[in-house]
Amino acid sequence: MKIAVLGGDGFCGWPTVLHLSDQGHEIHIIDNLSRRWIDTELGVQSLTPMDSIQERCRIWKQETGKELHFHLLDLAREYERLRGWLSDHRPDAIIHFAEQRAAPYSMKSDRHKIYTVNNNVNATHNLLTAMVETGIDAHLVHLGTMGVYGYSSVGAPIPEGYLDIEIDTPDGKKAQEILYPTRPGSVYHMTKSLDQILFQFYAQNDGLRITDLHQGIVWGTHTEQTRRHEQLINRFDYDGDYGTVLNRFLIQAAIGYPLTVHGTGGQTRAFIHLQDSVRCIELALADAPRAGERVRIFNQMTETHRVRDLAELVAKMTGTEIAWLPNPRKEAAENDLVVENAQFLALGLNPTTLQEGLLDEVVEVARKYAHRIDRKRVPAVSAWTKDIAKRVETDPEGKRLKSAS
Ligand code: NAD
Ligand code: USQ
Repeated sequence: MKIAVLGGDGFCGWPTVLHLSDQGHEIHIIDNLSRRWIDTELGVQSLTPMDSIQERCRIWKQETGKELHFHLLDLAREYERLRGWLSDHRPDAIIHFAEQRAAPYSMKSDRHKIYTVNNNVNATHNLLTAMVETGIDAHLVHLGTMGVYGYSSVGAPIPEGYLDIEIDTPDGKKAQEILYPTRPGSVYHMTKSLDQILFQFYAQNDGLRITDLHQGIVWGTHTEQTRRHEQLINRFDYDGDYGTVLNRFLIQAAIGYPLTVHGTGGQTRAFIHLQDSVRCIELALADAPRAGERVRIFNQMTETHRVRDLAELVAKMTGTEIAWLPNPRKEAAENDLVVENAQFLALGLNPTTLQEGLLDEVVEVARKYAHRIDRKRVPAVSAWTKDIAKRVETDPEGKRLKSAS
């Protein structure tokens, strides 16, 4: 297949590009490299030394003989170019990773909220309308998030996208199928909830074939293909905005930084290893809906864990202390989470769990590149409200000079 990977320079996008190229697909990466600019804005860098996208593509060609095509394009702001590109290239499938994906970044200030909404909603809508306008029949696979639901399972598993309900009418009860209700906990998660409605409309109105993958937190760094050459290494975020919880605990352990648990650590979240994430995308691509079908929605996760259990596991494994910090986010202090993921298991996913020794691999990578870590960038300081901002802990290591009086 000819596949366009939008956001193919990112943490999930790059390993997906390599995985699908390895399987013989013709891959076109479309990315505006905004994530690299955000690193510059925040004064951070990936833990791992990433080469330019052009250099990454050159090394892949050298190692495998397979060509990767890179196109610098902003999906949210260059609609005409996007439409022209789709019309010229007519891909069979499009994988859409290209959004601002950090909840803390989306809550930093009014400017960051506006950027996240403009970027994510326009990128998705521009893509959908360009697909209709060019008349291409590509299968669109979008990366959504488990967080659209707000992590509460009300005692029953979160279903894969849809809920059967009954409505009282004057003629008695009528059955209806609705999108499972959203309850996003950040501006970023809100944009993914908006995406869902855009998909529902374009599938219904124009017969677009769409799969929305509601993914949990991705952990790990290597996949089979990124291991093949040092310069194919994946991005690895550790900072307080883009680093995600388990990967952060693992790098903190590697540099002897106290594990930064927010609140009681009673938050339960869904997780998936990076290798399984790329495999799920392969499985979803092979199982495209037909025109006129409703949007196909998968819960892309393999296990759930409580944050404090993860911290205790990493602490025990590495002897690192835990720092119990005031929570910079507005979120439930404790929650249970049960998630349905039968569809991917039925398609043949064989989950990689935390037990399988891959935690050590991340600690090893972090130790190797520890000299690249700026400890000042580790604390999560983006607060969800002005009140919460007053109690954010900016110095979890307790290294700041204290008053002597
Ligand atoms: P990332 O920030 O590493 O990658 C996103 C890529 O998209 C970047 O290369 C960026 O430059 C590009 N991009 C952003 N806006 C663009 C635009 N307007 N035009 C062109 N390119 C643009 O993020 P990631 O971790 O790889 O996540 C990819 C997708 O998967 C996101 O949509 C995210 O919401 C979703 N997801 C990620 C995780 C996770 O744990 N990382 C979990 C669940 C879902
Ligand atoms: N947390 C800590 N300590 C930390 C970092 C986070 O206790 O140092 C806590 C947070 O308060 C939160 C939980 O860990 O309760 C998860 O935070 P996270 O940053 O790992 O994940 P999140 O903000 O939800 O976002 C990440 C990705 C996002 C994706 C989402 C999937 O950045 O793109 O959509 O995971 S999900 O969580 O299922 O919504």
